[in-house]
Amino acid sequence: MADVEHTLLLIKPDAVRRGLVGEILSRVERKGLRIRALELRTIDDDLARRHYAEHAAKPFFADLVAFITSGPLVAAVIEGPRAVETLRTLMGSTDPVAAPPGTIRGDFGLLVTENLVHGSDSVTSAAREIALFFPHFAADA
Ligand code: IDP
Repeated sequence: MADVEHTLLLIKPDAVRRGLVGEILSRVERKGLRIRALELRTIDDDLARRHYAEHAAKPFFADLVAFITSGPLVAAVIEGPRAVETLRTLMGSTDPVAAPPGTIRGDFGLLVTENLVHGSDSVTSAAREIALFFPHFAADA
């Protein structure tokens, strides 16, 4: 398959609490992307800070870490042609109010912190984030 990429999807604690895991995974699969790894877990403060390291200096960082560690999330490695950009398109923009209907955030979200999903923003970020959440993941396995 041409241009196959891997990306990290997080279904954040708000979406798990609201029972949207199946809906979100279904959208990803219906698009034609493939789930290559999947785990439900509550992450600790250390992993949250490393995952969101680029935002460490932002005023919302403490709230972001508190939220992402507030309950179980679903982490997944997603595979497909241009998977990074494809997943970001399915998600919609960071602020759910600006995300168009038809996207996950546009259909289900209202708040910028509780915005349901995370998707890596580049192939480089994806490799870093997949290694954090799935240290034993092997793309060729
Ligand atoms: P992304 O998740 O769409 O890639 P980023 O800019 O990487 O967006 O921000 C990471 C996460 O930080 C967002 O998903 C959101 O939950 C949170 N966030 C971003 N900007 C703000 C803000 O201005 N206030 C509160 N939370 C924010």
